Amino acid sequence: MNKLVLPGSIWLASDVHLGPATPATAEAFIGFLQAAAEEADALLLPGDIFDAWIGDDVIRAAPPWLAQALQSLKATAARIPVYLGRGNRDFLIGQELADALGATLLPEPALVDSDFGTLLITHGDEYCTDDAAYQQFRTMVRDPRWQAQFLAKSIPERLQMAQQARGESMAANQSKTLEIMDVNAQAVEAAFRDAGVATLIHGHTHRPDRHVLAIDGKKRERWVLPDWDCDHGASRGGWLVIDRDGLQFYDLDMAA
Ligand code: LP5
Ligand code: MN
Repeated sequence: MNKLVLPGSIWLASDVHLGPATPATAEAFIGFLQAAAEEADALLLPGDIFDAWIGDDVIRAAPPWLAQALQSLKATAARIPVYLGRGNRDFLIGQELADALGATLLPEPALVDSDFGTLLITHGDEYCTDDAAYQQFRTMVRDPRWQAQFLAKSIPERLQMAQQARGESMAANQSKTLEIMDVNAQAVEAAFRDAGVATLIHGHTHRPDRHVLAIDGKKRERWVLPDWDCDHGASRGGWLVIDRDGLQFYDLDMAA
């Protein structure tokens, strides 16, 4: 696994789920991007920044909500390195988007050499191995041949498929236990062993927390990034800052 060497203050956020119906979340995220440009030395966005990404070609005629988000991401990437990761909703983001923003695609998973040590950073959906139906879906949509066939369809057709997939997913989730939709302990242990790191950071589960584990008699930490939603009742959202002093969660009302 190749390593990103990122000295200084690294900011991380995921699961913002930006879409046409998230104006308040977008406003909060744009404020976060401006703060990151001012205060961070690098910004990592490990997945699901967008609620449903159907292909980079959408940026060629971006609707206003997307144009605004892209403009803010581009402005931040002009000031600090920005790394775009892929989640289970925006696994189709690619080089065209990264180039348009002046950003870099985050390797999956990413090993980051920080001032606090080496970190393993990923979206985290790959660890939900108890969810066989999801892993089957993930294998399909991560297949380059499937992606080529999907991206060859018209944007209206892809939008329709995405909407259908969202509906099927929400319906399927109704009958799943919380455990099935969380990371599997053995998958997480294997990730720590494979990477040989002490700190794993991921999103996806929408269960922000710091978990201290003992793996092979060694202390390990798993940090889960918060999801964002400022458009449905009480606002939530936040990020993680890593510097030589360690890791620190920040949430939106701390920034207000
Ligand atoms: O996303 P969320 O939070 O609801 O649940 C996820 C898992 N589901 C997914 C599926 C995505 O939501 C689908 C939308 C992606 C949009 C952009 C991609 C472009 C369109 C792709 C068209 C195929 O990620 C869910 C997990 C949950 O996280 C917790 O981890 O449980 O997994 C499932 O629910 C898997 C189920 O088997 C549902 C799969 C739905 C997709 C069906 C594909 C057929 C679409 C046919 C279109 C003609
Ligand atoms: Mn996700």
